[in-house]
Amino acid sequence: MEKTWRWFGKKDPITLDMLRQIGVEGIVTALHDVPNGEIWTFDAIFELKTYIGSFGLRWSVVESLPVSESIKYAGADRDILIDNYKVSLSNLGKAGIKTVCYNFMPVIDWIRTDLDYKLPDGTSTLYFDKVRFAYFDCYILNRAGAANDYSTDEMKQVNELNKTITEDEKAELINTIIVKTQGFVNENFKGNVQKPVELFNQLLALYKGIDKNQLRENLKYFLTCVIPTAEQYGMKLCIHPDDPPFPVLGLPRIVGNTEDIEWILNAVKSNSNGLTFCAGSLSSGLHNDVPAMAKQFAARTHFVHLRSTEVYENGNFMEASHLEGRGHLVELVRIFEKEKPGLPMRVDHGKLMLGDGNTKHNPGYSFLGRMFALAQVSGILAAVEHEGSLK
Ligand code: DNO
Repeated sequence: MEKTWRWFGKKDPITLDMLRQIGVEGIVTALHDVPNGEIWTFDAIFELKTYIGSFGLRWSVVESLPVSESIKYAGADRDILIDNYKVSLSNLGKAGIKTVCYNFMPVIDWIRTDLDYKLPDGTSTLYFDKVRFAYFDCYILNRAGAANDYSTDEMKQVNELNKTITEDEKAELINTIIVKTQGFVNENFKGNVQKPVELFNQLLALYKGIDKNQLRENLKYFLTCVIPTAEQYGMKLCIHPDDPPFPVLGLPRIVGNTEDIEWILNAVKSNSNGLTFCAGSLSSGLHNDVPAMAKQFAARTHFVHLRSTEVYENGNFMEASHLEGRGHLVELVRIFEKEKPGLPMRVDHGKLMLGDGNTKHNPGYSFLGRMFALAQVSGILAAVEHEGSLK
């Protein structure tokens, strides 16, 4: 597998010079300054590609070329936005950047309730607490009918939490779920969002009446339009699974399990219509057998996110060490090395350790924690390659 790293552009305090020193081969990035829906020009792409190349690295994967919200809910301007998407794709293709990750999660991308969950060894990790999330849904968003989406026992705990939660804790929960986790990856919440809860509710309202089937149809419409452009340039689009892989906040999510992925890959039968195999997202659903899915979908996987989670009986989950948990990364590396050697992979997320907590890195994208994870995964890769050479 190719060792890649998510780099947030020239403003990222983790520089390309640092990355080449730790064994990174390929860069995963985007034109982070281009507003959502606007065209990525050939010149801007080429300039960034050349800059990356000047460090002896290559721009391997785009993550993400964002799909505008209006394409997801089929707004009036979706065709214009899809046309822009096609132009951006062809400009990437002309510049020789061929793998493009995107997601189709309505309103909200990845969800965590705690970005600094302390572990006994003094490091901390990312955590999803179902009751706190339900509290956000029922008492902060005040979504109509939200309580029906949780069990009686969960609602009991939510109501208890409501008696004790402080204003500061509420503000922190909003900051975590909306501002900190979305701000750097989700076009809806980029910049200085003044009233995050109001904005969030406005976005939710756009999906009234859109169920799973409708969202699937909207994805199929998008793919039918853009895949021919990808094919023309020999490019591979790869959809990122939903994180976590189940419906949230009354929103449909359509990339959460084997059947969903089969549906998407069959919706447009082309190798350019592929998957980002995010082991972390998939492993956080107990319904997913991650190695079995890797075997099944390896042929149409064009990019891999290696991370793992530990899921608890109550539905909470925690990001585990890259050597543990439901992601079974050793097995995944075996599968992908066999089926698709050279596939780009990045370690995803990392713990906060050894002073990482004092830096201003994007949540989940610490330097030392990720470097540690990359070292662990590099060890797995080396061992698997060695196994292969013994056969
Ligand atoms: C979070 C990431 C996601 C992912 C996008 C892909 O850390 O894994 O934001 O990059 O959803 O489009």
